[in-house]
Amino acid sequence: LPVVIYPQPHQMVTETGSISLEQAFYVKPGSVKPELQSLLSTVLKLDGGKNVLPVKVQINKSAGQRSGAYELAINKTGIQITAADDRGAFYAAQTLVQLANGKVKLPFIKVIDYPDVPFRGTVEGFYGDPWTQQDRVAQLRFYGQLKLNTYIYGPKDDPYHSSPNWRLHYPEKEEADIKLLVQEAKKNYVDFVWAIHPGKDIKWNLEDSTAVLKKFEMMYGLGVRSFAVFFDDISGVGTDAAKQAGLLNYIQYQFVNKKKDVTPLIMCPTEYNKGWSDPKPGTYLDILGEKLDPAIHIMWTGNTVVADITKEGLEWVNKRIRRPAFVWWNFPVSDYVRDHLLMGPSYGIDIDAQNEMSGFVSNPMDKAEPSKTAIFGVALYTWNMKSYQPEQAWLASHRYIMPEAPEAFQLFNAHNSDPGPNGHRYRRTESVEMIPYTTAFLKSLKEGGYAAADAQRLKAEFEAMIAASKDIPLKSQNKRLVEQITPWLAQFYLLGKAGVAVMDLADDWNKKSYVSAWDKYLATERYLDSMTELDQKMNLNPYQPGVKTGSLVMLPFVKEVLLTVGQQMTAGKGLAAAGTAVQSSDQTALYTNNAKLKSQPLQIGNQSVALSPALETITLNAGDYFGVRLHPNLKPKTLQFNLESATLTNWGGFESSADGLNWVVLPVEEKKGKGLATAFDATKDRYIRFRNKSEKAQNLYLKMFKLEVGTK
Ligand code: LOG
Repeated sequence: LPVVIYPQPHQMVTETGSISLEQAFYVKPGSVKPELQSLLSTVLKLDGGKNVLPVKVQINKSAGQRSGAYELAINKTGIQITAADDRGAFYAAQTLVQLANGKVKLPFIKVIDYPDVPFRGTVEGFYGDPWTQQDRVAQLRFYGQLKLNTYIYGPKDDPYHSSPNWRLHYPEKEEADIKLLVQEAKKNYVDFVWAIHPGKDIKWNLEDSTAVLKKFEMMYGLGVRSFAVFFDDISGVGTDAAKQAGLLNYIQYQFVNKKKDVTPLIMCPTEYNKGWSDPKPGTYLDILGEKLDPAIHIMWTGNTVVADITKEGLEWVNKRIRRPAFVWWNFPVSDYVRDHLLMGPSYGIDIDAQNEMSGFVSNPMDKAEPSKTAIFGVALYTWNMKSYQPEQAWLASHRYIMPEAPEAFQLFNAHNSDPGPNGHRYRRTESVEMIPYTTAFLKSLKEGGYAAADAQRLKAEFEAMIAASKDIPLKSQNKRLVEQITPWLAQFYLLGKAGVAVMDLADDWNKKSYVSAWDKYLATERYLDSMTELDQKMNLNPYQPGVKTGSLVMLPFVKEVLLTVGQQMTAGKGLAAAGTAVQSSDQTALYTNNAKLKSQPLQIGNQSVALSPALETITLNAGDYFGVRLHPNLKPKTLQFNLESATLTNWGGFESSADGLNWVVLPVEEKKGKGLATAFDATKDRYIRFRNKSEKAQNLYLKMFKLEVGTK
């Protein structure tokens, strides 16, 4: 089997031979950092014993080598690691861990490896609920494993990051949390970059410049050694390029240069994408390019806010800012489409752009664990750009992130990737594998037949959706991930059910099993209604409330099949016209506001619609009503009723309406609660009901409420 390491090393040669992992190894005490020692001990027996093989680690920075570069050799003399720095040695050990994990022996191998992009990782830069402490710890470990070295902390909704509290120090609890995060980041060789977002209310005076320095000093006190200043999404005086450059330079001279152990400053400009930037020479971006100290990085989201990253696009901005841009990639962030998950591949990032960027960070979803799918891709891309294949990386991510149920996770992700229509006009592919089948099936269905193979494949997919929605929570060890996608899993289950029902509907209709087809028609409608209900009940944020799944291909497909077969059913014979409703709102339905009658079934025949009789007494509160709403193609003819109440017409009355809003009294012939009504406006009346018009609750029996109908 070929050896696979994520991200793919630049050079890796396996040789014949291997070392058993039963073999004991020896690390000279004090020769490696404790993080390295503990990482090695997760896969190697470092307890000494007989016939030990040495693990030799050398830090040896040669000219031009990047932080994180390393060489790893495994051969009969033991394990040798040579690295540019401690981070490089740590990465060598991460490669070793992947070589050893789940195996019984280590292959003889020689790896020469280094990152393509100097700064790689994420920017927690979205609006909405910031990640939790546990989420962040888990992310930092994930980054360490995948050789990502940068985590920029900048959640828009942290008041101490942005206005007005950016001047204040964090409350004690938050301080303690940040301290711990910084330590966790260090253990994983990730730069914890603390960002400030002061531009909304900053005054360009010494007092506020000092306030920024003071805040940085506080963060330095918590262990932070990397800093950023964001000027995105602001207006007013804060947007002045020369003033921004002035502040950054001031920080560079008064803070970074003095501290010596702080990494290069990063700034996010106000004009952070081409679409929002003044193209005139000598304006904002040129001013930054000219005035900002060359040691400071400038972030860039691409041609628009949410955009692909291209070599040409970066060349355009780099000329103006006079340095390679530090890419802020707005994927898989979902703060502008909060009812969707963005679980698809990380694509649209140019593999020829390596020399045009100094850094590349992904802005993720507020859901940390599900964001790992996209971040995995970013790790592979930024480490070894030429070898990056989005689809392959995406497939590998499922196994890496959810080894207990990779197929289920992949299926879920395949149908949860497009953000839907949005203000940024950013779209993603979705349900790619299914598109040939949905297209072919629908086309032939409309022409009156379809290929059984297409139908089988589609039904299998819907069945797999049902199974995946159960498998993921059942099998995955990642409880946090499951928790964060739970509403979407529930919706995914319903979509699977609706899909199976609609495929059965098509099949029954095809086989002329009309009765069964009608059942399937109703079942599909029920599942779709449940989806609507769930969408209205869960994830009720004030921005994009609700829960969307399969919204690009699979859900529209289900609706289209339902509509198409529904129309064929209406046109056909042998079915109750009442049952051929096409849309939910057109559907013949029970019409009541009474709790007890809410689930009373309707009996729909060829020429009648009736409420299923009830055995027990029905209490109608003042104003309560029950009756039916008819499909628009139907007209009411005669209502037969038996409500077994001697005083019925003293307190109640029959009414009809065209729209459910404006009612007219329906004259009846009645005796002891039993009788007939015939005076309908057959062209208009769609609603027929009986209502308690009195001030108090009344009792009756629902022995019969049956409406004879005809077609219009
Ligand atoms: C914000 C960011 C937000 C993202 C996507 C930048 C530099 N700033 O439009 O906080 O998460 O777009 O909605 C942004 O991208 N503004």
